[in-house]
Amino acid sequence: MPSRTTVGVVGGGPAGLLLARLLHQAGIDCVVLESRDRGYVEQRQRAGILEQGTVDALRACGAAERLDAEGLVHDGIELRWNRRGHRIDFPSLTGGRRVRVYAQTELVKDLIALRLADGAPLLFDARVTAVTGADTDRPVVHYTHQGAERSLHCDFVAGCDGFHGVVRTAIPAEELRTFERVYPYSWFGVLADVPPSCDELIYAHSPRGFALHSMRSPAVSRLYLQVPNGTDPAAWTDGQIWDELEARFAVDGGWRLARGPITQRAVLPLRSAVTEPMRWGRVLLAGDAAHIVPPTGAKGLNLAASDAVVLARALAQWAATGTTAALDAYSDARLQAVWRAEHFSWFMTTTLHSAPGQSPFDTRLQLSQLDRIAASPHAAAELAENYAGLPLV
Ligand code: RFL
Ligand code: PHB
Repeated sequence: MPSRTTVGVVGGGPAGLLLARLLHQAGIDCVVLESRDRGYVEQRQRAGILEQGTVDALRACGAAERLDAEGLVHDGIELRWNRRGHRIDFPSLTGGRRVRVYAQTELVKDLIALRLADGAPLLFDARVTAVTGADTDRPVVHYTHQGAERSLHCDFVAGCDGFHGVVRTAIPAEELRTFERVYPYSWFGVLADVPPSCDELIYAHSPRGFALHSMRSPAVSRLYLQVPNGTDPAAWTDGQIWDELEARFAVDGGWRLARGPITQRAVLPLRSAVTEPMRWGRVLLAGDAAHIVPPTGAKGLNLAASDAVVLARALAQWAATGTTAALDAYSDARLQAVWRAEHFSWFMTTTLHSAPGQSPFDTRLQLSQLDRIAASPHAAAELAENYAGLPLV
């Protein structure tokens, strides 16, 4: 493992792995340090929706072979409320954009396989403990691997180490501002060995709370229920989970929710957070290390991928010409897109969930907003454009 590299990439999630792929293709050497083992990173059940821009970026760097073969193309989503469904058609509302259902686990596996096939440095079980010299030309990443303490000297350090990452702490606290919102509910996510009961995702508002029907493949469903914070996933039987899902998705007509064995379950708190700026000196933040969105808008993974694309371009400009113009612009450009996604994720979350003790007035406002989306192509287009993905800044 080298002790010197151009870009030290901390974190082997989607942001770090895609950044490493793009840098490798631009001829810029980097080292990826990931604190977990490979199996853990490849099995971690998370997001499932890729925007067109994310798919395009993966294709452009030769990482979309399996995605193109196995990813499911979706032209829309269904919203449900008041026992009725309303479909949002993306291509007709967005000038032809659509999304793809492809699990984050699979994307991560593809990027890891490519990096290892390239013989490029990617270290698992390498936990970064600190970054020093962020304000110098030679920042140093300190990490532990196989019981030994090591250091990696870099031109730049990319903090792709997620929400609890350590790279952010290399920036003096007085230089950072964090904006945060914690929601008064969580998502109970389950994976089930049963073909999805729908062709497209269903986002349901109901008097019992929010529910989402997603999928991983033609044979595997991914479902979510809004639950109170602190819910113990082990406290629910499979039957209770299916009964609750069925009650929340109920519509007039013949639709049925198919049941099957539940193979994984977890409770995920919902949170919005943004750290500004995303660059300080030679330290750059990307993905969840800089921003978190609640999953209702399916934006987390896509923001991470867009950060990686814009950051790779900026580093390529620096490597080719020595100019830092694009690096200087990175934080402002990305924060504009990040705040748009924050707003959309907050809008989807607060329109579809019932807060504890929510007043009937607030419920009427939610239902009015959903009725408006059904009645107006303009209101529907606003949702569709944000969901299918806005062009990269
Ligand atoms: P990741 O995926 O968290 O990757 C960060 C990586 O950094 C590693 N790491 C370190 N490595 C070395 N040294 C250290 N000190 C380190 N500290 C951390 C971690 O092990 C990890 O491998 O961030 P990245 O790459 O920015 O990617 C972002 C996406 O993963 C994230 O936005 C989405 O998955 C968010 N998200 C979801 N988004 C959706 O759109 N739909 C979902 O259903 C959905 N489910 C989720 C989620 C995020 C979750 N987390 C983070 C709690 C479910 C969960 C549980
Ligand atoms: C998922 O498939 O895990 C998924 C899909 C859409 C969302 C959130 C999660 O908004």
